[in-house]
Amino acid sequence: MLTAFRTLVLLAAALAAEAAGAETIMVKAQGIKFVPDVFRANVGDIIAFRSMSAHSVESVPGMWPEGAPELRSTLNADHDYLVEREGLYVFRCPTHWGGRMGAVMAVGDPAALTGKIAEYEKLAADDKSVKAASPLLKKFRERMGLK
Ligand SMILES: [Cu+2]
Repeated sequence: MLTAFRTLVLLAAALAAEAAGAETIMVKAQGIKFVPDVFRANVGDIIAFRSMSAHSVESVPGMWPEGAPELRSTLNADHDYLVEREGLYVFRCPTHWGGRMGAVMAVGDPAALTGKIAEYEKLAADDKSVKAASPLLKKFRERMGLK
């Protein structure tokens, strides 16, 4: 019942977002990469994970905005994620995290996220399990023109 209710809430949010000009952003698994692997989105957008054969996607612990719903898909399955909050998101394919299969998504103004980037970079430097995020965060910084 709760799940049905949540589905309705998400559906309503998606409809409202569509009315507000929200977009669907396609993220495809190619080889052991997400394409794009660095991108911006807005609240209300839907991130559509496609071509997910042999892949899945999940939030990277400690690199997710507070209060944002966790991301977790099942292996081999397409997945849609509704963006509900601003912030800096890092997600990964657990199967290929050793090969650094992950991505960074900025929701809101990237310039406002420099503190978060620094925080995540420190975590990536200190915690082996999320070390693979380092090159992605670096790429994000460069791509967004942040120093
Ligand atoms: Cu993968």
